[in-house]
Amino acid sequence: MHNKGPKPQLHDGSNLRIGIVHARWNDTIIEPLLAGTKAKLLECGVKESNIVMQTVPGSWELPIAVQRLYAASQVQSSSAGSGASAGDLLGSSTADLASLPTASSSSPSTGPFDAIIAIGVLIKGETMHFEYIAGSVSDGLMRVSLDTGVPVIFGVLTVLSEEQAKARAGLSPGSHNHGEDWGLAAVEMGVKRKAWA
Ligand code: DLZ
Repeated sequence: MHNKGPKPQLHDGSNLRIGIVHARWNDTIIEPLLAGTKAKLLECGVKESNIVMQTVPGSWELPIAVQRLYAASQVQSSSAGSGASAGDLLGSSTADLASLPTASSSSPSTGPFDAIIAIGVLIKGETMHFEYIAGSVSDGLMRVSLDTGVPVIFGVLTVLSEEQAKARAGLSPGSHNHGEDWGLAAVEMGVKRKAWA
């Protein structure tokens, strides 16, 4: 069963560089979402070495991490050849990559990002501040996107229960993994951003 989203558009991602920042809260839901996201990126031709991962504790930290990841990639492109990756500049750990099924040992590329995907799972039952966090994170990610001009894909689930979260991560029978939509959206927006530049 597919969700009610748009019919997927397939674009060629072979020239794109994509960042993924994900929260570590609710990791059993985050993991399949990440796997779905990466699977679609690779299916669209994005090179493994052009996918840069970064993690943060919770969804609240996503906007600042996306903003800094983008800024670090800008520094790299103006000092190309330094050998530093955005991950290095942000102090990321390769251990984050190791647990992913599609991870490879190739070292990450450098340069600006064509799109950045922010992934988090906010479950209302677990926080009294659900509305504040969800609202602030959405506003923050939109702000970063408009301020930087880089498409920021909204991969934040805001759900009422763990059951709902599982249904959006493809973990319930017949359910759809929304991570796949985020991967496709990143490639489409990355390609369109290049065309708009
Ligand atoms: C504190 C908190 C709570 C209660 N629930 C969630 C959640 O469901 N999903 C999530 O991504 N993060 C949660 N957090 C952590 C906050 O996002 C943030 O990491 C901390 O408040 C530290 O700033």
